Amino acid sequence: MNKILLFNPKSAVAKHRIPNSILNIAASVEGRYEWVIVDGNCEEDPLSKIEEYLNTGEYKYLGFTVMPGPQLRQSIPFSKAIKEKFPHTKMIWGGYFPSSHPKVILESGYIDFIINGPGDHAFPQLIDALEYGTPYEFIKNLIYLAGNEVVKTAKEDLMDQDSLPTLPYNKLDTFYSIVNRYLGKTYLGNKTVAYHSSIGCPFTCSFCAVVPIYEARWKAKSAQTVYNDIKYIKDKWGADAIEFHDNNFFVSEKRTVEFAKLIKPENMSWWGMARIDTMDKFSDASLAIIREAGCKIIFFGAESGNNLILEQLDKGGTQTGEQIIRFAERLKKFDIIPEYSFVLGTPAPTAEQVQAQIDFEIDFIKKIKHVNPRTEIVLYTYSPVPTEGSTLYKQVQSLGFKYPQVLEDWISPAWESFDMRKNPLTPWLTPEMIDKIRNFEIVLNGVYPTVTDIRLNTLKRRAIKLISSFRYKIDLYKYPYEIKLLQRVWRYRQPEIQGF
Ligand code: B12
Ligand code: SF4
Repeated sequence: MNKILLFNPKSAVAKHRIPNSILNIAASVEGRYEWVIVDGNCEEDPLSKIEEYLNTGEYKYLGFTVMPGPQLRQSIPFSKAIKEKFPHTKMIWGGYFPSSHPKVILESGYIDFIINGPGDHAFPQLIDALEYGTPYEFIKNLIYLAGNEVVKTAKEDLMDQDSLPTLPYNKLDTFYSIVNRYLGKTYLGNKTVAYHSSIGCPFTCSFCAVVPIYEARWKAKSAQTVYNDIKYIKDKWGADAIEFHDNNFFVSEKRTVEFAKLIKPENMSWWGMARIDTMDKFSDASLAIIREAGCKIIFFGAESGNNLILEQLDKGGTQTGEQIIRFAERLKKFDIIPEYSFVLGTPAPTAEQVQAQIDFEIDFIKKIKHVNPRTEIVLYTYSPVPTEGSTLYKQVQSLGFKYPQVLEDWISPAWESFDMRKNPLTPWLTPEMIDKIRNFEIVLNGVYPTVTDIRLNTLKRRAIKLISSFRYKIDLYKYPYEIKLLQRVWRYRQPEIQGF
């Protein structure tokens, strides 16, 4: 009775991806322990499915991967119900949410351990310790409760990514058909595969959840390993496009160009996330080969056009407002679409300054659209992350912001919208300010509907643009009901909520 059940809670209503988080964990115990995967994205009633496995009496360890937001809707009630019905099981949570909020999770009483950051070594070591009754206190990347005290063990150095085992795609395919469930139609292609080629990020932006976990560290698989894996998925299941899920795929120009040269003959389209200042240093020749090799669109955290805000966000590097605009223009000649995300609603000493900053960003975004209208804009409202010691987080706490003190409160409607970076519950943002951001977003998406909405045909695009252009021209964003109605009827795609 030592089998492992790994659960990916429902994270999206459609366009499901290969559940890379738990697949990495499955790889870490492959050949050592028997494991199964339950994917909440692919099951009508995942709790019954989990209970079916547990009723065999063969499963002792449950591993849940948890992101903030919708995944909590299943993670919290399921963990509670399972622990009540099967008290002998060991419940282990991993992923960004538990690594960032361990106290409230462990104090719930129904989660036994948290893996803090990468679980590739920590998870098998923990299972071994529990299985053989040896101490777990020295295992790195672990968080547990000792009495009333939350104990965090030391962090492990990031491991050589090429030394990690290949993901057990074939076994995943026996649970859920890779081709039917996970290779979806997107703007990039008909069978898009999600691939994660590096962990962490070398930067320390103070609003980013990657920072407290990875502490400015980054490690990547080599271009050759990435190519080999993708080629395997292409040959076996016919993938024709790639979404790179790395926090920062383009850190190394050398690796990117090497990969581009390898993948070019495969005729696949691809997308990834990057920093503007990093990629602005790429040579013209590198940008050209990246595009020729199929990279059509790149996501960039632009965050703000105001250099003081970029400093407040600790964006690091050398990014400036002027560079953000210039770079959007530069990418135009390579036919690469920049997808710029902005974080609106950061704190300021007075309400007038918060408002003035929102207005500034709106103008700035319009300038970007002017120089390169194909730039995709993704708007987030600033939702604090607990980056202990950062000036921004201290400022946020001093202004009265507090996370829920009880785990179940995270699934209240208000905190769900916080997670979606839609309603930040930050005391310095008034409802009027939030409305202004949302209304501007509606009008902007009306004039420039995202290219990633593949169901929106040319006629619909023209119609909504026509209706929205007048408002956009004269800065009239209030009550954009007519645009909202069309977006609702046509089920307009919002990358900021639905993911890329
Ligand atoms: C794919 C993805 C999604 C997918 C769904 C993922 C799924 N599971 O089905 C979609 C697009 C739906 C999505 C949505 C959102 N996402 Co998301 N997502 C990602 C992304 C890009 C990749 C996740 C992944 O597969 N990583 C690859 C694996 C290998 O890495 P990993 O998850 O870190 O796993 C390692 C460890 O964490 C640990 N681990 C993880 N799980 C487990 C479980 C167990 C049992 C153990 C032992 C260990 C363990 O071990 C693993 C191997 O070392 C990450 C960023 C990133 N690069 O990780 C963001 C990320 C997790 N998402 C994030 C957010 C906020 C969201 C949203 C909630 C909000 C938003 N507006 O984007 C939305 C929610 C919308 C929705 N409808 O769900 C944030 C979380 C930030 C935070 N504050 O904690 C991240 C970090 C992006 C970011 N940089 O801001 N997301
Ligand atoms: S560059 Fe991006 S991933 Fe890296 S710390 Fe900043 S926001 Fe996070």
